Amino acid sequence: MRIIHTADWHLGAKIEGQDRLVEQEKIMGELCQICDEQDANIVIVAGDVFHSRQPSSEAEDLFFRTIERLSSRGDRLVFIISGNHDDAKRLGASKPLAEKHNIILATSLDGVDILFTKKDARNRVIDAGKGYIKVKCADEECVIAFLPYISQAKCKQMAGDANFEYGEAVSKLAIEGCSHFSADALNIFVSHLFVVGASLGERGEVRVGDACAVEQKYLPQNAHYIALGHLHRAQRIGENIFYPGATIELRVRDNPPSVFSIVGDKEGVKTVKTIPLKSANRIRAIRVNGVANAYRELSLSSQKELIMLTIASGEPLKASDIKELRRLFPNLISIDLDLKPVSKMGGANKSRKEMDDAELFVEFYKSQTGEIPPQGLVNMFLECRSNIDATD
Ligand SMILES: [Mn+2]
Repeated sequence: MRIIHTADWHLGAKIEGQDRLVEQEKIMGELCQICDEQDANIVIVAGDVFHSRQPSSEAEDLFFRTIERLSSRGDRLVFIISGNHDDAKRLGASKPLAEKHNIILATSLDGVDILFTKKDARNRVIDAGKGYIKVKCADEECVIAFLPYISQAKCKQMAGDANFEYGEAVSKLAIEGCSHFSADALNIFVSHLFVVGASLGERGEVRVGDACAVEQKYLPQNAHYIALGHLHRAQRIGENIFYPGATIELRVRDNPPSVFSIVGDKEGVKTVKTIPLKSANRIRAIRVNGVANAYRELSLSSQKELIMLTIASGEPLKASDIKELRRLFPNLISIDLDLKPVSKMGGANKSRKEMDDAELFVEFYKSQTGEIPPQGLVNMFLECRSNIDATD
């Protein structure tokens, strides 16, 4: 059978205040297309469907349209757990409706009522209980044991043990679902958590000492495939632990967002293929010396790149330059100034009369605080200043 493993959609996420829904609409469309092309029996979404616990109605609309399309008229099983960004109760609110369409919203351990699941689908739930479902795909079976994201506080409460370790509690909570793994099925464990050994950044940084980090020994040892969400960088840890990464870039990454396409049966996983999401924009950080170079570099950028620009300069940026750069390059999402030391500043020897608004503001700020103001503050000042001009 074929499974698509994705996670961390973060629908409704913004970057530097800019909406990404148009891009996310394309990405979700591409995901649906990939599932069709791969002829997937099951799609697993390992948490963080939404970016916010109170998603906008537009983000929810995109979610509902996407899962409806993913389910391929209720024939493909869509299995979703909640992540730390989701409001589990809210995500699960449409459960009774979703189950009839072969979409499982596993937002708590006792999630699925077998009475209501779709019986006539090619890929259908044939058994379910606390923390697991069993799926029949033609003449093959797949057991999915799951643990939606659980906060440390909730974990403590549910584990009912004062001297608990987060990983230990995760293991206890997962054990019942995993006890349904079968020799006649492909056995998958789905959760949304941080596993020790995973890397957060591009340089392979590993977070240590986090109370919510789960040691690998606490994950079920008898799963063929462990489908996780939470980390936005796609990676494989050890033999069978996989993070597909986020479907959208929220910061600079080495590799484009992607999903995993898995082929397996009761013997285990045969192949795991990475399929890139081509419609996802890439975020690129550009650093230039002087504003003139910013124009040149940006004109070489593609519209599918979101640019975070840093300008190294001896003087503050002019409001007119910021405005012009933003007008010419809509893919420019942020401008930062790396101001060189005061002694080298071109404007340092100017008299007040020769200074423009930005320079005056910098001088004033320095006189009050002894520091150079961040460019964001200068921009804000210039914006207020121009608003005053406009109302004059
Ligand atoms: Mn996430």
